[in-house]
Amino acid sequence: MAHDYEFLTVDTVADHIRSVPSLAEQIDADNLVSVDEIGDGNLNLVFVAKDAQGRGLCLKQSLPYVRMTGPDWPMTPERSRLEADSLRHHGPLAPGLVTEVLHFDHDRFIIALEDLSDHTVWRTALNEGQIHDGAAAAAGRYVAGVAAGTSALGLEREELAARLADSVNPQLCQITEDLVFTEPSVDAGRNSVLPANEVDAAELAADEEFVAAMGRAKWLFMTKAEALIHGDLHTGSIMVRKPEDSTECDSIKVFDSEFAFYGPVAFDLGALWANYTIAAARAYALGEDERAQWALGLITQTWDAFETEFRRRWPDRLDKRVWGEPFLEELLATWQQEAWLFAAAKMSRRIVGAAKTTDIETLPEELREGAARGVLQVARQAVRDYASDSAPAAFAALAGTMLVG
Ligand code: SR1
Ligand code: MG
Repeated sequence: MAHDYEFLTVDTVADHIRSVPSLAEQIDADNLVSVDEIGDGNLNLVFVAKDAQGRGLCLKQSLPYVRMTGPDWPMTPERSRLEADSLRHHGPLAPGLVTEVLHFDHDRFIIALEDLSDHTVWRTALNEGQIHDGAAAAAGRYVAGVAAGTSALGLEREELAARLADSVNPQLCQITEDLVFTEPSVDAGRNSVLPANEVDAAELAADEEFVAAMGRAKWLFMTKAEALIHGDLHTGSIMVRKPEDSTECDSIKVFDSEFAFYGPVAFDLGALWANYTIAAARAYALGEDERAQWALGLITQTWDAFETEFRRRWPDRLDKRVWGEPFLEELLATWQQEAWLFAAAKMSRRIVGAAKTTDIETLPEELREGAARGVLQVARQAVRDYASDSAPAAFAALAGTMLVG
């Protein structure tokens, strides 16, 4: 499908603001003091504009292809509609934790978002050695709010069906199906590792138990339409803020939910666990063992907050006739197990696959080798251990053991 629309540039941001009355009220488009393109993700253009009164606005535009590779990899810009809709649905379910959508231009696939320039991308903060206490728990509460509020627990049948139909997102889902579940073990020509890690990548691909587990995880991802999940909830999809003299986070904002679709709740949890593990691998590689342990502690913080918030919302479920307390326990136990599988997929793809993480990639080369190997070993062991003890603390303990080597 051909997409013919004008791409934003720093020179046309003011025109776009002027063309939308509600945005022109937010920021003075005639007196902008700066417009910067700040997009560092794999897919989109992102601009931040500031006016002379210090007011800001963020504009995010989807291109009809993957930015990371260019026009050779076409990708529907309709993903920005999925992102705007999911942020709008998630916001009230996780008050204060979701980036506010101010406007959506469906003709040019531009989302106007609240300016979060006083926040930092969490992955960047983690790489810099910063601590944002409370962020992991907030992420868990966000996942719980979404699970309870967008599933059959929180939506009447007709509404659920309508939301599900509106959220079908096949192209973005296929990226995940290919890059996250298949390609870690079946290279489609996009994988790469350091020469020293080639043997680790080969062992991963030859690990029949791992490959079978990825098949199970991919099936769950493609069939288990539980809730309108975020779909790409890594530490680069969360903004954090704290006062300079504190480690306590005073704001966390989830963003970048263009991969949203009706999928398995545990996928978002596993994504978080995987990225905490990768942050820990970086810290261990740098000899910062205490910090690595702190990063692994985020795994239980997210789960505990998720479980607490989900239990708190359980009394509000729409149908209490058959969804009783035993089913609550069953759901939580199932999600805990599935989170292990999804975490294994998400961490292995970040090491061998096309889209890597700065946590590992910005390490000196001599440290990357061991960090990458450690992450792959956690993934391979996790798919063996999850059925016997699926407690999040057991996952963190396993990661600690395998990363230390
Ligand atoms: C082609 S897009 C590569 C990756 O970037 C996004 O953040 C998703 O994780 C996707 O898999
Ligand atoms: Mg993203």
